Amino acid sequence: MDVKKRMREYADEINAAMDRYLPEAAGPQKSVIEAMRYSALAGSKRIRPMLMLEFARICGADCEAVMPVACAEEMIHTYSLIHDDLPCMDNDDMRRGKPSCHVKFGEATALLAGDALLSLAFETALCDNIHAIKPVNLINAVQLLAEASGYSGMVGGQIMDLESEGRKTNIDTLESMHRKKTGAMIVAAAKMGCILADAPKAKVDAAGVFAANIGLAFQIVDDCLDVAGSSVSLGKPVGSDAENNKSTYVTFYGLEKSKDLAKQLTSEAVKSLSVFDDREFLSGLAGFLCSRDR
Ligand code: GRG
Repeated sequence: MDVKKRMREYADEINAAMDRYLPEAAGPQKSVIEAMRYSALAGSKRIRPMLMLEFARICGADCEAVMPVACAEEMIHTYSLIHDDLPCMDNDDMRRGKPSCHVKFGEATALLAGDALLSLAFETALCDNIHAIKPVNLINAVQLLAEASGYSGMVGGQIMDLESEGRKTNIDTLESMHRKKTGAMIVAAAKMGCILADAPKAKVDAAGVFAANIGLAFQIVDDCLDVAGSSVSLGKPVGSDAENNKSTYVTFYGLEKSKDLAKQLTSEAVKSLSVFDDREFLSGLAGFLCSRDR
């Protein structure tokens, strides 16, 4: 299978749906909507919605019915990146090769664009597909999304990250921070795809194991790219972890061992797919993410 081609097809479908679910930039809220659209339509890889749609597909769901929930997950991801780039957080001026949202629209508008995307996510998840998915599955999936994005998931990881700056940390704390900050939303996406497709618990759990492993590998690769990646491919400067004196997998293990660890986690992830019949794309996606350059 041509995994990159399939990824592009998924990304195109998700981009078109995001465009539909985002409001038109007009009226008295025009400036905040422009900022929402700028960041939400700005060249993301769309990994999280892609995972949700693929798990839903291989568990027998109609992808169109799952699309609003997949877009909801991506809206929350977009809000997290807008807020993460703010001066009070990572203070990054560039994202995906373009000025960050606050650089383009100002800090207050960027903050509100992030807030509005978080609310729009839940509005979108519950709008179109209310009849196409079993209500109990939709409720469980949306609850998982709320949990994964909140204090015990992504936000929880972000506060651990902020509070670890300039402090000595250990590898277990670093891993726990990443499992929340980036892992929770990736795990939620995979499990939600299965839940929305009414899959049995064994499949939901296997999707969770797959995503937890690729989520951690994803972060380790991110740490490696910050040391050995190209700022052109990444669309942002490299070396920011060292500049901010941050502990990363590379500072604990070195570059080569970190790359090996990411490969090991990827192979664990692929093993957990054995309960699914049609696993070619997900295996390929895991391999792609491990060897990505952006
Ligand atoms: C501000 C509440 C709040 C949370 C921020 C996710 C996050 C939490 C911060 C992102 C920090 C970061 C750059 C982590 C590295 C890994 C990562 C999540 C990269 C961005 O995800 P991609 O590569 O992004 O899937 P694209 O650009 O493809 O959408």
